[in-house]
Amino acid sequence: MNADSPRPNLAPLTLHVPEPRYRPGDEADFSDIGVLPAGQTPRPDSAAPAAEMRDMVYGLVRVLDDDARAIGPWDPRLSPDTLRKMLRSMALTRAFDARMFRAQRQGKTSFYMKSTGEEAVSVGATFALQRDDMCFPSYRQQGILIARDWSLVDMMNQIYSNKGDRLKGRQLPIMYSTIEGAFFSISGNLATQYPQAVGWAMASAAKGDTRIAATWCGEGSTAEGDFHSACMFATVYRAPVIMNIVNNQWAISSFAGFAGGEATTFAARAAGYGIAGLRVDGNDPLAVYAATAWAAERARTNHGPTLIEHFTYRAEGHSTSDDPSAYRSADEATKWPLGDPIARLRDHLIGLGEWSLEQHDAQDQELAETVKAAQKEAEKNGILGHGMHQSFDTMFEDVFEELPWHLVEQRDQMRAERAASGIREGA
Ligand SMILES: Cc1ncc(C[n+]2csc(CCOP(=O)(O)OP(=O)(O)O)c2C)c(N)n1
Ligand SMILES: [Mg+2]
Repeated sequence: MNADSPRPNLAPLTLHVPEPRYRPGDEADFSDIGVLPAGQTPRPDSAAPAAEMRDMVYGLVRVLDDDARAIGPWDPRLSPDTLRKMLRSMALTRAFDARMFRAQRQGKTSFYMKSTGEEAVSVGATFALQRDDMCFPSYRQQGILIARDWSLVDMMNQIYSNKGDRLKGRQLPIMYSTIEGAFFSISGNLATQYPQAVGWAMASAAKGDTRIAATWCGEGSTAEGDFHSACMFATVYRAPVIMNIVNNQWAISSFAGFAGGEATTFAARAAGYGIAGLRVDGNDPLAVYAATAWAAERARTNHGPTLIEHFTYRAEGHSTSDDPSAYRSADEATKWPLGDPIARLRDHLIGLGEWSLEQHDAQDQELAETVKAAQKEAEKNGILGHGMHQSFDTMFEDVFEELPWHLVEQRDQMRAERAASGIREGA
């Protein structure tokens, strides 16, 4: 009670400040998390009005059950060959992450971000999209490029900012960009890709194209204004876009509660905008595939956007600059109820009689070798911090079609100063 209050007979107002359930040293226990059994969430028609789909945002699309069998209406019935390709892309993503994380620790680059535990989110979705559908990812969907068989050497060149780097060292490592890969430039400014994706999708429709857009952001990033203005445009114009929220429970050291995760599901954002919303087991590659295929069909047949929450868990640190042991319980990842996405698909294939543990181990070995060989190749182009990989002049190029006078002046001044101090180009 506050005696200075004008109404001392009323209890003072208070704020709710979210607090994660477990901190370092605590034993995590998620047994009370309401994970619906596989096969329970219904599959509406992809043309269903959003208003008839409101329950979906509180459900959980799951195909693989606890015994790794595919069940229920969302089973995409993929061929064993496709399942094996999907498994391979996920395992390759993990192998790539492991190697590049090590490269950062060895001082070969300044920064890296792994997607461990979230490989199904990017790989599963990519398999359900067309190769030329435009992706607007966040920094944790390297699996898209890998599932599109993009060159690992090319990705590494960017990570090393070396002379093979198509972005000429102008982007933070891992912020890839490739038109040919239909992979839009990653931005460090969270959620900017959301309105860009919606705008691209609107342009595609305005031009009478058939390509759709897909975008991804973390659950923390949904607190950004950009997320909401994107939803607004998407619903008003029924833009052909798939908006993915990767709910991996953490935004660096802030848990999902700070982005509204205590109050409702992230998929429920869709209902407020009148957008079709799906909530999906993000550690189930078949569920991610099925939900994306559903949303792609909806978008391509002009029934509008879909917002998909992928319920998953960030198994490792946010980036190489992070130390999660400082803010969360060490055993959270192993206690997470949805398991590991690679192990789940592996076990599914084994259950079908289409794969074995021996084959899996052999593939892991082979993929580690593949990544190692790519790394050797990329390092021939140099590593970060070892010499100048691009000429100084390049800092003025590629923005304006014709260099404006003030930049011409600055460039000439730079050249003159470098010449005067006896520096050779490339040194
Ligand atoms: C506009 C903006 N605000 C803050 C940051 C700093 N920042 C970088 S990543 C991050 C956490 C994002 O978490 P989430 O959206 O959940 O994605 P995740 O890293 O979990 O995949 C923050 C706060 C930023 N890059 N941009
Ligand atoms: Mg997150």
